[in-house]
Amino acid sequence: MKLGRSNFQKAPDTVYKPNFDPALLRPGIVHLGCGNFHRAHQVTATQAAIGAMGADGLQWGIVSATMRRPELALELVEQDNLYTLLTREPNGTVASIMAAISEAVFARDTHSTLAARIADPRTKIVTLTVTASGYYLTADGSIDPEAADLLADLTAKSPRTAPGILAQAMSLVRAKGGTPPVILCCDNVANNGRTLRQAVMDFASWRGNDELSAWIGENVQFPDTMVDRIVPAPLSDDKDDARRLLGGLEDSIPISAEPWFQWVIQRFDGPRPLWEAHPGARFVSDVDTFERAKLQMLNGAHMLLAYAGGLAGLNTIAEAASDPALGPIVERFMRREQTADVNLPEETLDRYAADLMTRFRNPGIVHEVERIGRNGSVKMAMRVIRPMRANLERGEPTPGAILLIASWIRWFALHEQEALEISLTDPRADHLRQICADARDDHMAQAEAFLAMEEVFGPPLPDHERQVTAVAKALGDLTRLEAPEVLRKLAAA
Ligand code: CS2
Repeated sequence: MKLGRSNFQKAPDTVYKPNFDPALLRPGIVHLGCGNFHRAHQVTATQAAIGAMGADGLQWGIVSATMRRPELALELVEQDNLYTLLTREPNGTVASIMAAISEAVFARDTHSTLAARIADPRTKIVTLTVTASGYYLTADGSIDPEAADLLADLTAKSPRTAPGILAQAMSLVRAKGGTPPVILCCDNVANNGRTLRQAVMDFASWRGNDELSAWIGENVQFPDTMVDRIVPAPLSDDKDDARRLLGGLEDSIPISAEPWFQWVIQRFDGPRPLWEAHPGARFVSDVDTFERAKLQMLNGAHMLLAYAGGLAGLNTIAEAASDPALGPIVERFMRREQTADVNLPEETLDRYAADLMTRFRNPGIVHEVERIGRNGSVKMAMRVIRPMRANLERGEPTPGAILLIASWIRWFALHEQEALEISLTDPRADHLRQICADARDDHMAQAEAFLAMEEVFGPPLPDHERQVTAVAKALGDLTRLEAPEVLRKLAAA
């Protein structure tokens, strides 16, 4: 029997279940980007909040829009929007039935109405997880004037990008004279609230509506947030595990996640769910330090594990972090390079770094390096170059960042030669492959051309030529030698 509202209570007592009736939820949140991360993160905290608020909580149902996966919206609808979250603890798996989504939609089916849903006075909050690439940003955090999707949205009646949808929705709110919802970016983007605010304002101006842009700036709250939970793509065992733990109920869309959960939200005005009912959620006045620590130490280290690990034939983050050479290299990178400008006590940083290595090595989480390696050109600036620049300005060495950049370039060089088994997804992939084709075997030219891309790396690095030479040398090593050998040598250095 398929999991649904009529039967979820029959799941065994060992399964966590919502303590409210999901049929009574009313929509209070519209979410853009109903992916795995959203289903394991904001839905979890919102469910805790609803459960803690009694009848009041029922106004916080989530209308969750998938941007790219119409089949997921259909599958959710078939299960009355319920699904299983499998928390992969080191010593076993815990199942929870998630029920805070009150309606699942496919954004493109509803584009004409999605902006209207956001502008509906019942919608008090809009959350977003469209990934860093869903904002079309360049290295300085502004929207890319050459991004084709954004350009298409400029003239579209029903925009498809997040900045486009939000600008249209805000124009509707303004026309009605209503109170705009609070817009909460939950993606791994530096200063994510402020950045999204500027993106939506710029988009409105591009459409020729400077007044709307100014109105958004004055009237709409875009708090910053830091989100953290490692959520792999659904695992092959998920469905069997869900059926077993749910006592035979079938779930076609379960998800797995690690136990760790963090959501740090900048305080804002207006009604909201009691998210802090979830022990990992909290409201603060300034998110910057949390965000910097997380983006640099977790997400930056993820990139090194993915790019160098991928070259060494390691398929998952757990394998890469457990590798006797790469593991220590990443630990050093995280602790010595990626803490630049993270204003936290040394012991806190030590503990965070140690926790991260344990999380990376969680054997229950099969996180493919291919996935983490996606969209590097969008992630590079804030996760890697920001701390690298700070280190270089202080005369500190940056061997981890050099290895990371060289490994990333090597992915494109190998892909261009059809010699990379990992598939490669990046909005700038064609251009990056072309650089490698034009400068075949010339590592200096490849390094120079990559690092010259200001939209990816920002302005020239301190002592730029020296950094180019260092990247070219690492590229040479990675070409001449087997990657595991390069890593062994670096680990021993
Ligand atoms: C990862 C993140 O894909 C990536 O870029 O680094 O999705 C990471 O797993 C999460 O940010 C963890 O909170």
